[in-house]
Amino acid sequence: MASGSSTVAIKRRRPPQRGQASTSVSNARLIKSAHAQCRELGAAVGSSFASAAALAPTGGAPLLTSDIIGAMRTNSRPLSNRREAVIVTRRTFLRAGGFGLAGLAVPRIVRAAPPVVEIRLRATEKGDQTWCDPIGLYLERGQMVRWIVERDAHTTTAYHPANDRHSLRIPEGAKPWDSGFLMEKGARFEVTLTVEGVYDYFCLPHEDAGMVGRIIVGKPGGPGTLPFDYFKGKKAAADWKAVPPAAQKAFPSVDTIMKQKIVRRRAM
Ligand SMILES: [Cu+2]
Repeated sequence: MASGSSTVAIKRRRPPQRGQASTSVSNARLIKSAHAQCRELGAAVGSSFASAAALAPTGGAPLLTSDIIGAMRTNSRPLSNRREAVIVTRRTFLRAGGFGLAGLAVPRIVRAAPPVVEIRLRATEKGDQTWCDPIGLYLERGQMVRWIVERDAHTTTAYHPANDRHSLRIPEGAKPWDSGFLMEKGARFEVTLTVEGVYDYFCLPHEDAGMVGRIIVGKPGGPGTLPFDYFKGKKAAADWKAVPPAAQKAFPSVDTIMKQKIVRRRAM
């Protein structure tokens, strides 16, 4: 029915890269199955469409859009192919026109949320050493990080003047966090980081012993990339607390984190 629009979508596809099998055959199959899914969705959605339209009097139909994408997401192809599949689906669906859908919202590409990354708050049995594991971490924008106590009591607290006048070492505009005391094994605290840059944080009872961590979200930048004394002599920062020497030494460099993505602490 909508072979014209299918052709357009195929032309948009990036050429196959080295090591990738030619996909023209499988694309045809994909498109076929997209059509089939469309028809099925049409049938399934038909009954609920009246209520969706009632909810969205301007013609948007979020229910239908997400249903289509939901169906396409069951497909395990690379994103580039999935995107086409959605394009084909939408056009096919519009042309199929069973429900007079010309005014529908344009489907968005919905990506799966990146996985949560965990940092263990660790200590030796004697408690003479404590550390964040990993101590350095690279995250994508919008990724969630979760700290979990393994032994001893800890906090995860952003370097930010809002946290007892500690110096600012997270991106300007990023929200500071402070877990408060996490007292038991398994106690946890989570933050989703959406602003790009370098985030330095510490553990309140163990900062002087060097229990700190550094997270880079996306492109490194912001005060966390500056020397530890960058605020010296600035009036607004006159009462800021400097990072203690043992903590300064513990931070992995931005370069190391960007190269390794996950950095464990150096042996002590
Ligand atoms: Cu601690």
